[in-house]
Amino acid sequence: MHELQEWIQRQAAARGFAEVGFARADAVRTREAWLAWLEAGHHADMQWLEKVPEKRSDPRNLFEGARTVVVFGASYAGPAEAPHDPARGRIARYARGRDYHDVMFKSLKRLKAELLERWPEVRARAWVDTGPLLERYWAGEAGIGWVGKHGGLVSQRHGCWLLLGVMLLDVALLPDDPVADRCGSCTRCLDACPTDAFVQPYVLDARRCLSYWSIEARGPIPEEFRGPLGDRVFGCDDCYAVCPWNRDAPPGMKELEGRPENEHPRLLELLQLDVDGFRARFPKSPVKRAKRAGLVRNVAIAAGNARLHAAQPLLQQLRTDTEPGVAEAAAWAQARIRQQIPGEAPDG
Ligand code: B12
Ligand code: SF4
Ligand code: SF4
Repeated sequence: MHELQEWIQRQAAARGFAEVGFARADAVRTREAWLAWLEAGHHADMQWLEKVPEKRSDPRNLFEGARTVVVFGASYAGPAEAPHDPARGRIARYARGRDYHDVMFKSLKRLKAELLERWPEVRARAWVDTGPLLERYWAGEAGIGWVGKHGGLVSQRHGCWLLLGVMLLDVALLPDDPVADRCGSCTRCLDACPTDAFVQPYVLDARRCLSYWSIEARGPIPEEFRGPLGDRVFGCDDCYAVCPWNRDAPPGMKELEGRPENEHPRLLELLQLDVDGFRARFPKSPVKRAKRAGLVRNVAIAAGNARLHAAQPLLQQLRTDTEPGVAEAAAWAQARIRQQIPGEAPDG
């Protein structure tokens, strides 16, 4: 094996990455499936996914001379979920701690700098999430795991609590063997989805996905998805969480551990956040992606779903909020709280 390859493997482990794998930089074999996905509009309004298709479907067009795709997986496996509490919301597991983009990118940047010091003739470039690369596909090609029926990468050892980063190199290294799909007859992830967002196994329609609505979408969330949003205030873990391959996952990277205050945040606290308060409450956090408007919109809906009577005064104030989707969500939540559910005692 190439000395450089062994060095990368050692460095990845030393820096806390759970997985590292190598693939030949070639044209994406599932290009047609990906183009059909876009063609069908399954990417909702994430138009940036349509950009630079020639780069996304072949890393050699993204990085001239690319020969090897190195994929790094950082685990964020952690303790079991706290029991549901109607006065509190749920943030997706990956977003409870520091932003993985920063953590992983900083680590890959340092690794790259050392690599270039030792092998100055090599060219390298790294991305975490934001590059035009199909990261799950490359993780599959690099033998880190397989693409499961929920569309996520599943590692036999770490399950699907893995975040991915990619480095392209202009050196040909030994490719790892892809891993066989071990989903078998299991359909837990497809069955667990609260909004039936899977058109078929492996194919997600983001227009029906709560992760899309609660993180990416600006403005009002369609009525049909507000009830299913439940207590989620940022992202959705349901399809990943039920995967049986998570069961024996060892604890994740220290730097990606969730902050206690994000484990199960109080809805009343989050409803009060203004723009500055939001920035101070979620420093260096993936939650910033939704901006204050997206988060408070989601929290209002969660308060409505929980019939949280104590939220009524704050919701009343939010009815004059000028940020996208907030006033509309507050009005919806107030009406929802007023609805009596037979046999259910109001809380709050
Ligand atoms: C856009 C995006 C989203 C969108 C759309 C999701 C989607 N399914 O594409 C939304 C906002 C909904 C989303 C949600 C989530 N996301 Co996201 N997302 C991305 C992003 C930025 C681009 C994905 C993309 O290009 N999609 C287009 C589709 C069609 O491409 P693809 O998923 O790569 O699929 C190809 C391969 O799977 C391949 N393939 C391989 N084998 C097989 C087998 C068959 C049969 C088929 C048909 C295809 C196939 O073919 C497909 C087409 O070429 C990636 C980062 C990146 N640059 O890749 C993160 C990424 C996929 N997201 C991630 C995460 C963690 C999530 C969430 C869990 C977050 C949360 N808790 O809320 C959810 C999970 C939802 C889900 N079940 O997919 C991680 C996934 C890690 C992992 N273990 O797989 C990534 C890789 C970010 C990262 N750097 O770690 N996400
Ligand atoms: S993230 Fe949630 S809504 Fe989206 S596909 Fe998975 S279970 Fe369904
Ligand atoms: S839950 Fe089952 S079907 Fe879904 S990815 Fe995991 S093993 Fe595959």
